[in-house]
Amino acid sequence: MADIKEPSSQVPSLDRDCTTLSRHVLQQLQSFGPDAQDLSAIMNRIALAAKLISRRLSRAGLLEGVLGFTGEVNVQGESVKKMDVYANEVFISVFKQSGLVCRLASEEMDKPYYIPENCPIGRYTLLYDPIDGSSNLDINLNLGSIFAIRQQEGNDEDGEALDLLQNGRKQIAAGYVLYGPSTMLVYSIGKGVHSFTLDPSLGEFILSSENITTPTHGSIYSVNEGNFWQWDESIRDYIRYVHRHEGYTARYGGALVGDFHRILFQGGVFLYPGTLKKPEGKLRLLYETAPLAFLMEQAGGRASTGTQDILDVVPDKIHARSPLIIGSTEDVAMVESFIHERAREEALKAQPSAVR
Ligand code: AHM
Ligand code: MG
Repeated sequence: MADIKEPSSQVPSLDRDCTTLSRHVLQQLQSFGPDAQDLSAIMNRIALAAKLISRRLSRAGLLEGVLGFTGEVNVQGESVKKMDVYANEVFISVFKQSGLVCRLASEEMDKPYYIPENCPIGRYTLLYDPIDGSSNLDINLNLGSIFAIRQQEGNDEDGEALDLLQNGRKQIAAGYVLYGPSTMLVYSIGKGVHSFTLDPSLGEFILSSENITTPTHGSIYSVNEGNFWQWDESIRDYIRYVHRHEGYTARYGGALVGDFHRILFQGGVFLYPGTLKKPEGKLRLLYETAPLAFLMEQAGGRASTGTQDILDVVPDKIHARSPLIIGSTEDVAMVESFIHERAREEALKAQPSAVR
């Protein structure tokens, strides 16, 4: 029999290979108490959802009935794709019989979904966008899932979910899954931002970066410039500024998670401002902009509507939208400075000439 010469602590790569997501949550909380166990178990279930979605995406072009539209239109008025439906169901299925999550609210469901068998003890709500960047689905480009966890407040016996209409500082955890060349899961429970990469040979998410920090400035600006004609003049001012100065470069992939991921690691700014057609922008607060704002603040960056921190916005309905300016502190501040300047000019114009 071969001798075992080295204990695992002397093989650093082994320690790293064993730092799975659920173990990392427990390490972060420095506890094995019931709350820590719950959060660790929830993250483990989200990881399972990510693996199921990742598996289906990786074979989508080979299977019948995976790609394309269902023919339905969702509560947002957007055409639903088959993968949207599948991924939405995956998140529900992984939490059945878990005793963890009583209620799920997603982009694809008009109203929150209750898992009655969990509700007597499940004290959490999962908010999620099952497939973010759906326009990338049929062309095999990167996609994402976004999630946030909130404590369920009260019994919500009437099913109105009014306790969800609170600001993003009520989130106890948030994260996303990036389905790219590899599948990554990035999360925060309010103790820094950490990324994990799915090792297909193990079927586990393994720690890849701890305590990610976003640079205070970056060269990237990420925005759909096709909307230029329907932006407020202040956003056009900013875009004209970056067009006319050295040191900026554009990157836009059409899938928020991928665009955000780049900025989280490399700095810069992502914008989805209000437009003529959608004055509050396209992105939804509870399961898109607020979770990413939670991560960005944890990484030392900022997230703003232009006039308010995203995490302070209180939604008036579950599917409320918010403009988004997110990324490096200096770059977000620069976009805001153009917004403030135009607002100041407007306020001056509105004053009677005697006051001016
Ligand atoms: P989706 O969740 O329905 O896919 O919509 C959100 C997506 C984001 O991923 C992305 O940033 C944005 O919509 C792109 O919108 P546009 O095509 O208007 O640039
Ligand atoms: Mg989305």
